[in-house]
Amino acid sequence: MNSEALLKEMREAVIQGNSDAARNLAEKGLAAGVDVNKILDEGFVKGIEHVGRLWEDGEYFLPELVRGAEAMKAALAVIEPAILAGGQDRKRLGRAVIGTIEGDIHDIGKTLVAAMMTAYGFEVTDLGADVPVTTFVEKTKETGAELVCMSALLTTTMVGQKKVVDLLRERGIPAKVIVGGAPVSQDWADEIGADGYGESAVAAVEVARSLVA
Ligand code: B12
Repeated sequence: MNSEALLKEMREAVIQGNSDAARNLAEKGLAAGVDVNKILDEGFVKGIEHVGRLWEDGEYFLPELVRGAEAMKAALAVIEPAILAGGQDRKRLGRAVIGTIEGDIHDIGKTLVAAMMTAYGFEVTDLGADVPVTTFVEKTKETGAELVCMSALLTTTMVGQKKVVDLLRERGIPAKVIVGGAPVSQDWADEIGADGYGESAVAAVEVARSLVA
């Protein structure tokens, strides 16, 4: 099977919510030497975006959304080690804590950002999803992280990012803050006093690098 056909099947596996197929196709893609970024951006991520659109259009309901996300995560479990192994300059660039803000359980994008940052030489503490504001601040202090990276996928949880920025500043913790997630923008980052915004995992690495440079 050529790589275009593989990528199409990857998208389909997520749209159909077929975790076994997603896992197998991720393995096949890596074995065939298809670039990891291509597997993600043109394969699985396109699939989950399509699921999101079907959900918005009322064609998919929550069970289909969940199955799509599960298939995406099954693929990610195969791909993550490949991202980590492909790390370029492995010299330590800095320490970061990352998580999805409280009230928000979306963790696919956050996990991608964490993997990409680790691959590029950051020491990343992944706090998971639904992370309380105080946990972000305490873990930043505890690990001495230079960067705090926060994901939010819901317009209702974005405000938690502001609470973290405010609490960090209030406690005099000098870490730089990077925000991201589908509803987040550079304008929002500016508004809440974050130091950076990234629209993708690749952008996240670029912003992180520039902030610790
Ligand atoms: C998969 C999914 C789910 C899965 C999540 C599974 C999981 N473990 O993550 C499940 C089914 C559980 C789910 C649940 C819900 N979801 Co949902 N979900 C999605 C969906 C389809 C895709 C999200 C995704 O994974 N995208 C793929 C990843 C790779 O993209 P990403 O997250 O945007 O991340 C990239 C960038 O944003 C960036 N990035 C991300 N984080 C960070 C962080 C930093 C620091 C940086 C720099 C960059 C960065 O880099 C990433 C990689 O390139 C979106 C639709 C959409 N278009 O986003 C809806 C969506 C986010 N969900 C939505 C909703 C409403 C819900 C529910 C409330 C539904 C319900 N009624 O119960 C619940 C929320 C539960 C909760 N409390 O959190 C809405 C949000 C609407 C809004 N504006 O607030 C969306 C937009 C769908 C829609 N159009 O209505 N969801």
